[in-house]
Amino acid sequence: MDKEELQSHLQARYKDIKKPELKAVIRIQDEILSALRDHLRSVGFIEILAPIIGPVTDPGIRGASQVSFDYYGTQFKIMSSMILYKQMAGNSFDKVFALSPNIRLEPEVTRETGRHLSEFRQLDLEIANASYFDAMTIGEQMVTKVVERVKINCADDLEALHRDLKIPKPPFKKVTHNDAIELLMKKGFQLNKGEEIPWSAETALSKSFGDFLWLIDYPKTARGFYDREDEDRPGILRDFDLFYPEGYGKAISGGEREYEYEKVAGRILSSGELPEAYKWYLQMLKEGTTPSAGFGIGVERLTRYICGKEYIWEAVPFPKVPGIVSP
Ligand code: ASN
Repeated sequence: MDKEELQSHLQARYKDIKKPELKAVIRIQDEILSALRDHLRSVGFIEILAPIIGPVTDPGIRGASQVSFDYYGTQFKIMSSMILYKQMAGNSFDKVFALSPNIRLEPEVTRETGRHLSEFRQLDLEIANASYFDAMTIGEQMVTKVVERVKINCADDLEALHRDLKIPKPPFKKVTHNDAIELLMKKGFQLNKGEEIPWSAETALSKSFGDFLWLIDYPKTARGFYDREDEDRPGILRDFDLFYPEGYGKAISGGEREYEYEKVAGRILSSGELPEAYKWYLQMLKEGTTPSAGFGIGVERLTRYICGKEYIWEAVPFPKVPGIVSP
């Protein structure tokens, strides 16, 4: 569908939502949401309420724009993710999660990826005193549990969508960012080792592996200031992304957090941002913050994968697609 067709299609969402296909997707999404919450509670997490506005938000959003507005004379942001707040909560609770809307005004080219929305919901979690390997274990168990539950409780809806869903088998394979770049270059992609992997190459990676795949150890230049640099391997971050199989692309993004004031302040400066904007956050780190690790998983992407949908706007009741004006 071209832009005009998609826009008029999505303007009439009140028609789509009555169709059996979208109703099946929304029922499956309901099961996904309760499976995520049930599983996390069963392994000791508590759910906290996330803010949706604040003086500063997640800067690590890969070319998307943040939304700013006037808040009683001060510039405020709509959350692009609540990452800084879950680090704050990690000072009080060992395992927390929050499920909240995020706004990222993605460039219009991302319509072609089939997996970008400008408004999406992310389940963000954080674990105090954990390593990135601990966080990956939580992530793969969580995804596996969700798939198992949907297969049992939504068998009819999956069948109606003609989705033959395989139950993942953790532990998932881990490949370093460096090795993934070499692998993709052999496949003919022109890539740079210090950068994020382009979306088309991510899709190829997700297609070439028969199962879920962790990419670990991203270069410092590719990520936000909050992912922790490995002390023994300067320039390498203790972080990860999880990729869905079948070309569905990125599922999870996370890592260990940088929690030492001096390091974070230096990284904010070298990324060209103003430390002044992160005043409360830097003050919190200065006074001592619990080391932690965590990740975020996009709920619509998880729904898209589970339902086997080509476009992410088919996996959300009221989609906001980059560049498209819709209800
Ligand atoms: N939620 C992600 C994390 O925990 C960050 C993000 O959304 N950019 O690392």
